[in-house]
Amino acid sequence: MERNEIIRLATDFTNISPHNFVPEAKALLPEMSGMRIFEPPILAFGDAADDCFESLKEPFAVGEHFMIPEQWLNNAKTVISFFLPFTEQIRKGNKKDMSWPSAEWLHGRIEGQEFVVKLTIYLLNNLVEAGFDSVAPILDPRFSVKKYIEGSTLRFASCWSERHVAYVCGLGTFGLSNGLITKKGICGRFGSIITAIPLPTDKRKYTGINDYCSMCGVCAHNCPVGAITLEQGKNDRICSEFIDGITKKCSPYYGCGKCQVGVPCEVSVPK
Ligand code: B12
Ligand code: SF4
Ligand code: SF4
Repeated sequence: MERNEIIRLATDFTNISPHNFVPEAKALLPEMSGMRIFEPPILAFGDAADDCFESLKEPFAVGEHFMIPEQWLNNAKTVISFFLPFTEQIRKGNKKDMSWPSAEWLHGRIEGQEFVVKLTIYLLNNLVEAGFDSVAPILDPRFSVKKYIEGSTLRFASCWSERHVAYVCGLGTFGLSNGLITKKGICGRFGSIITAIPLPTDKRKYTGINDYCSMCGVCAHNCPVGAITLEQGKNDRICSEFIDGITKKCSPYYGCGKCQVGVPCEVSVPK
């Protein structure tokens, strides 16, 4: 299987799968019925043996619980990372009231993540049927997210951080808001697969972890609870407590994402 075939499979699935549309039975508002969630994804292919994966075990990066590709799959050769940009309807919806997540955004968070899982399973099945061992960490029982206190800071870190993986594969760099900015912007969701298929890999077109961020501070201005500052970056405690409050009111839906809309990095790398 070639790179182009994998890109074509991901693009076609995103274009035609009914899972990429909000079903009538789940629509939070009548006009949300049939709403498309994602535009076609961009993909990057990373070398599973890239030393940069090992560097994510450093305490200041992700931490020693981060599992490198070889720990997930001992014959790992390639890491496929993808970014699914949200449609204009979802992005626009979340700009109407900058203090509360819109119904469109809530669908993007919940049915959007369900679609990320469907696309991951679809690609995984195609790779396995073509004869290549493959693992999707988010579907693996070993996947976990650690929540811990470091000094006075609340930190979260998963053993497979999709943004860090996307960074290593060449999809983009971190913003002041801590979101990952790709050439299709920051507003969307990530997924990935580790596979034994050897494929030509992408070169990172950056050297620093914040290269694509202009440090304009608009995300800080947008944040309804002041979780982002130019001086200190993003505070996960403030952000997660706000999202916990939304969960209490909207469960099973939740989300926020005001730092990802109405920003110069929304759909592209800011100039
Ligand atoms: C836990 C979690 C949260 C927590 C904590 C966030 C966090 N610290 O990562 C909370 C609840 C706060 C949260 C909030 C949100 N989340 Co969240 N979350 C996750 C989750 C499950 C794990 C994140 C993780 O492992 N982080 C690891 C820690 C270490 O990350 P970090 O501290 O930010 O990393 C810094 C250091 O590593 C530092 N660094 C220091 N040295 C070095 C060296 C190197 C080499 C590198 C690379 C970095 C580095 O740079 C990084 C940036 O400052 C991921 C899904 C996943 N499996 O990855 C989604 C994920 C990060 N969330 C996502 C989203 C969209 C959101 C929300 C918008 C909620 C919503 N959907 O409405 C908000 C946005 C918050 C924000 N401004 O980023 C997306 C990100 C999309 C994007 N464009 O970046 C993800 C990837 C989900 C997905 N599948 O797409 N989230
Ligand atoms: S809004 Fe500006 S400061 Fe914030 S992440 Fe985007 S480019 Fe960086
Ligand atoms: S998700 Fe919301 S609360 Fe969290 S940093 Fe972004 S704007 Fe602030």
